[in-house]
Formats: sequence, structure tokens, C-alpha cells
Amino acid sequence: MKLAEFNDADRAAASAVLRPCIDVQRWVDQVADARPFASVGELLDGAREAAAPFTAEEVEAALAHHPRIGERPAGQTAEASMSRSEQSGVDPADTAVAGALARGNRAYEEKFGRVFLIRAAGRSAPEILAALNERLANTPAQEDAIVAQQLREIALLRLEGVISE
Ligand code: 2AL
Repeated sequence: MKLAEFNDADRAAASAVLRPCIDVQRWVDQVADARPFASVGELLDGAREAAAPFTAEEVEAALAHHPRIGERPAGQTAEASMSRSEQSGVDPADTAVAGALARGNRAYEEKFGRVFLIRAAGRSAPEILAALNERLANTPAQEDAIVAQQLREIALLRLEGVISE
């Protein structure tokens, strides 16, 4: 969608564009209400500001929308197709990596009680695996900060992907 179209869209249409980037109602409202934006750069600045910080509740709600790394969603929603494209560096046919990711995901979920989340776009499977193994050593407080940051990165990249100058 062009920025001009986004600026002029009614609130429901603008929200429908924003929500697949991250399903946090406050963020969606804040960005939709800050329109019009003079440039995509200004939009991204506004979106980043609205995302800093996300509350713990917002992080938990948003995490529910992210499939595990290595488990590409099959659905036809905007969210599912964005996730597939972000995970394009992870080849499901590579069984060694897939197995290591599945084990890492399980260990992470056992330790932290939630899904391992990382901005996957631009990262290869070995890079993701290395980050997963490193982050397993973190404290819950360290992970809280990292996960919020990764969600911001994913949301901003998605927004950049759906709205153009
Ligand atoms: C994801 C996802 O769906 N997109 C992304 O960048 N990371 N999932 C995840 N568990 O990290």
C-alpha cells in the first residue's frame, strides 16, 4: 500500500494493515491515530516510538501470533505469509538443522515458558541456532528485554514491507 493511501484510509482499513505487523491494540491505535505521516521514515519513527516499550502483557499477547522457528505456518493470512517469508533462511528439508531447532525450541520453552522469538529475516538457520543456544544461558529478565526488542524489529520490518513511499 502506498503511504498516501494509508494516510487517507479509514481507521479500520489502516488498522487492518497494521495489525499483522504486531497484534498489539495500543500500538495499532497509536500508529493509526498519528497519521498522516509525511514520509515512510516518519511512519517508521512513529511506529518505533509506539513500540518502545511494549508492556509485558503486550509482549505475551504478540508472541501468541508467532509460530516456532522451523514451523512455517501454512495459512493464507497476511501474518502467516510474512512469517514464511521471514523464515526463508531456514530450510525445512535440512533435517539436521530442523532437529537442532526443535530441540532448542523445546529447551527454551521449558526454561522460559514461552516460544523462542527472533527476528528471522536476514538470518540463516545456523545464525538462528547459534542465537538460540546463546540465549538459553540468559536470565528471564535478560530475555524479557531481548524478546521485546525482537518484536519491535519484526513489526518495523513488516511495516516497511507493507507501506511504500
Ligand atoms: C518468527 C516469525 O514468525 N517471524 C520471525 O521473524 N520470527 N517466529 C519466531 N518464533 O521467532
